Amino acid sequence: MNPSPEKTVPQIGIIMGSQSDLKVMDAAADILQQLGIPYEITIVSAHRTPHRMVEYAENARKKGLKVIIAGAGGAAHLPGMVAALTTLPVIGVPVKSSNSIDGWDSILSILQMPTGVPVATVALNGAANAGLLAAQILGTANAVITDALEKYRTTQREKVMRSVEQLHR
Ligand code: RP5
Repeated sequence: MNPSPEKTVPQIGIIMGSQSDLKVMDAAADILQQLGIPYEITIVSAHRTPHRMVEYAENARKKGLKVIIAGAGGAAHLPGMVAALTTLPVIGVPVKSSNSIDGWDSILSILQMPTGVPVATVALNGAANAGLLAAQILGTANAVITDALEKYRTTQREKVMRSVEQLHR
C-alpha cells in the first residue's frame, strides 16, 4: 500500500539515545512498515552527541518529517530537548534501560515536561503505540493512512473475537 502523495520521503523520524534502545524502538518501525508509511530511523544521543541532536531537530521539518518519535532511557532528555528545538509533534518513548530504576527514571524524564514544550508520552517501552499515534497524526490529513489504520483496528478486533469464540466453544 502506498500512502501517497509522499511515497518515499520519510514522514516520520524515529530516533533513540543508544543502539541498546533499538530492541524496543524497532516496534515503532514495524508498525509504520505495516501501515506503509515511509520513515527514517537513527541514533541521536542528547548527552553523547548533543550537536547532532540539535542538527537533527532543526533540520527535521525542512527535510519533510511530520512527526518525530524519540525513545530514550535513564536520564531521558532526548524527547524533551528535541521538542524544545522543533514545533513538529514529538512522541516520547520511555525505554527501560538496564540501569533503570524500574523505568521510572525514563518515564518521569519524558513525561514531566514544563508547560510550553509538550511531549506526547507513551507507556514504558510503548514504541508500537508511538508508531500508531504518529500514523494517526498523519492520518488527520491523509485518507490512505486513515484507511490503513481502520484495517489495523479491524484485524485487532477480529483477533479478539476469534479468542472469544474459542473460549466459548
Ligand atoms: C540513554 O541511556 C539511552 O537512551 C539508553 O536507554 C541508556 C543506556 O545507553 P547505553 O549505555 O546502553 O548506550 O541515553
